[in-house]
This record gives sequence, C-alpha cells and structure tokens, in this order.
Amino acid sequence: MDDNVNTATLAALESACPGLRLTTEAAVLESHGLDWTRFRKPAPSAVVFPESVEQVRQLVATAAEQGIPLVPSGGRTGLSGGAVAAQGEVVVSFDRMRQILGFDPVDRTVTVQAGVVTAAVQEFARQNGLYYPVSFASEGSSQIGGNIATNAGGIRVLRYGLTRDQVAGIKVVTGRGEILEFNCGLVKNASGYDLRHLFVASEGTLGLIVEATLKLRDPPLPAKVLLLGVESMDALMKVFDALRSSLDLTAFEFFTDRALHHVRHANKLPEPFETPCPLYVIAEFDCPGEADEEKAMACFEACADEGWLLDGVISQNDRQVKEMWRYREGISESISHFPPYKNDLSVRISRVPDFLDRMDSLILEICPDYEVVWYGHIGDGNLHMNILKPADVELSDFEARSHEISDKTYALTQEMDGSISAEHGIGLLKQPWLNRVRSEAEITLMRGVKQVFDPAGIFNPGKLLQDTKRIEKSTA
Ligand code: S2G
Ligand code: ZN
Repeated sequence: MDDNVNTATLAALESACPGLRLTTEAAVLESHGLDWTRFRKPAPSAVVFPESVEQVRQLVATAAEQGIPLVPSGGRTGLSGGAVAAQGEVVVSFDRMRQILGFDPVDRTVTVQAGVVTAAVQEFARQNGLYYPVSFASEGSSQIGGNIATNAGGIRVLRYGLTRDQVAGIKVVTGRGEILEFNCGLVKNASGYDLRHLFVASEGTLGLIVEATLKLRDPPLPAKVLLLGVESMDALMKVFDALRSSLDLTAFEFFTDRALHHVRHANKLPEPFETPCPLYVIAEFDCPGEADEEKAMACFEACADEGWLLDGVISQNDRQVKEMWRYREGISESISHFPPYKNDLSVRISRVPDFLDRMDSLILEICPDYEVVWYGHIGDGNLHMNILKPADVELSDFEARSHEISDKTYALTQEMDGSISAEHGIGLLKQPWLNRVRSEAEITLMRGVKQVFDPAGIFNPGKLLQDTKRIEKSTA
C-alpha cells in the first residue's frame, strides 16, 4: 500500500502549522525513516520536527483532516520496525522537543518532553541525588517518548519494573487533535480507566506522547557483580534461586558461549575466567558493606559446592562492575553487523529451562546451518533469540527462512503461554503473528480502542494491528 503524501498536501501541512520544520531531504528521509530494523527500506514522504505541543496538535489535526499517515520517531533504536516509514508516511521526529520541563523533590518526579534521551533523565536524576532505573544498551540514543510507547525494559526490571512502572503521568495528542493529560503525576487516582496505561506500549498507534512525568527513586546502594559460568539451564535456575534468596538482586542476566565469543571478538575482551562454559550469568546485587560481600561469597561457595558453577568472579571495585557489564551490554552491538533476525520472547520464569531445551531441539531440527545467539533477562523470563544471517545468504532469503523458524518458535511460545514480544514491541515485523499470543477477541477490543483514539487511522498504520479503516486522502 502506497501512502505517498503529495507535495500539495505537504504544502497544506506546512501552511496549517506555521513554523513547523518539514524536510524532504533525501539524507533525512533515509535516517529518520528507520529504526534499528534492517529488513525494510525507509521511504517516508517527509520528516517533520515539531518544537511544541501546540505544533504537534496542529500537525495531527491537519493530518487527520487530510488523511496523512504519521509515524512517530524517537531515538530510532527500536527493533521491531515500529518507527519504520516504508510506505510514504510522514515521520514525526521529537528531536526538537528535548526540554526537561520540571522537577519536584517532594514528589520525586521529573517532567520531560518526549524527545529527552533516556540517559539525560538518568543524569538529571543523579545530579538531584536520585535515580532513574530504566537502563539498557541504547539508553544514550533512545528517547523517553519511544521508551513509553514500547514499554522499554532493560537490565534492572527485576528490581524496578519496566518503563510503565516509572510513568506517573503523560501528556498526549489524540487523533481527534485533543491535548490530554493522564494522571498528572498522582500516586493514587481511582477516577475511572487509567488511560495513561493504554498509551504505554501503544507503539504510536493511539496518539503522540508529547510529555511525561517520571518517578525517580532513591539512589542505588553500592553494588557488586558476580560473573558466573554454568553448565546447564537447570544449574543456572538453581543459582538464580540461591542468589535471589540470599542477596538483594538488581539484575540477573544470562548469555551463551556464542554470545561471549561475539562480544569478546568485537570488543577485544579477555576470557572472563579460565574455564570455557556453555552459559554465563551476570548477577548484580546491593553490596554496601563487608557483611553483604561475605554473604555473596558464601552463596557463591554454596553454589560451587553443589556443582552448579563451573567458574566465576566477583567485582572488586566500580571499574570492574562496569567492565563485567560490558560482556552483557555489548552483545547486541557485537552481532548487529550480521544482521540478526531478532526474537524477543518471554515465558514464565519457571518455564525458561524447558522452553530453551525445546527451542534447542527445534533449531537443530529446522536450521542446524544457522547460528542462533541467546541472551537476556532470566529474572524476567525474557529471552533474546538472535538468528545470525550467514554471509552467503541474501537478506530476503534469510528473512523468509527466519519467518519459518519464527512460525515454529511462536507456536511453541503460544503452547507455553509465553509472548512473542517481551519488551521490543510488535511493531511492523511481528505484526503478522500477533494472533499467536492475543485472542481474536482481544485484537477486536484493541481495534476498538484504536478507533476511539485514532478515528482517521493516521497513527502508525500497519504497526501492532493490521491496517484499520483509513479515511480517503483528500484530493488536494
Ligand atoms: C537487550 C537489546 C536489543 C537486542 O540487550 O536486552 O533488549 O539486541 C536487548 O535484542
Ligand atoms: Zn532486552
């Protein structure tokens, strides 16, 4: 379906929105028509850079009238194609809405425009003696609006929850051109449906998030990290249970030996310890004093005595904490050049070993010729499955083969009551399989919600839900 917006309509957009920066420059169409997806070519008709909520409102009102499809774009670090504009849509970039608007030390909340980068919120919190806990590899580029639209998770969900759990309020522009503020930073508010939570993980399909009020936390206690090598997923889960029972965990991540190979190769990192292991764990925990370190060492020894550990090290200082995290946080980047076909799966934590076991047999059966790299957030039951494109396989053939693998992967995920998207969203790439994990009744309800908020069907068409009814484009 071609959504190309013709020059007359773009001109109408510019005249209806005085001062709105609009460009059709090829380089910007290219850079802003994509996220980290490598399976689509960017082809927006234009990119706009609103600088105020009022400009966003004018833009949306005009787009709704003219039937102009809008694709919201933040840090463009998404992995499911949620910010891809491949059909001539107009990209709405929040690069020029980067103000920190307010901070209240009593409420411990900060209010920001949607284009503020995640790392900037972390830094602002730190400067004010507080902490913004959502953290992941792309935090230096991702924007708060996009984090909310995909309910970004990261490495410390185990302790602090996802982005959803940090949102005290959001301001949005709906498809009716209304500027609405949900929850206004309240801790408690039982005055009807919590519309704020509809917009979290809505992937830009219900309206445009323009501002957010985020909760800030107590600064974290000094932390230490254990980097462990284990023999099997069963042993890994026993280590998880032992550590979770005796330490104040903030993160419990895993990765395979193949992930270690790639991240070591890309970053020239040494082997973490002598013994090569099939599986690795990064566990971070509060360690303010000697007693906590002794407890951690006792737990480490106990796991080793049980034969659950093949080897392991504990960080001795903050520098080593950062260095050890590189083994986990550097994986995504280290394999991005292949490129990988990504599946971001979740099952209940108790089902992780069985799921991975069955996935291993499935992969052996259907694609023994492909390398699959696993890593992720065991503490959340979230497993990142990255199928690496072999050098001698065309991208389109690789994507087709990955779809076959995904078909079987999602059938197993569905059988185990899991999800085909834990934190990356459905976007464009996973949309054909939504009905694997959401019932027809649920999808009908989601369509109904979309219809209410976006009656003209202009927001991110084709993402998350199949294309809903769109008003005919004006003949202008
Ligand atoms: C992670 C980041 C993206 C990827 O590292 O936890 O969510 O590579 C991922 O899957
Ligand atoms: Zn992740």
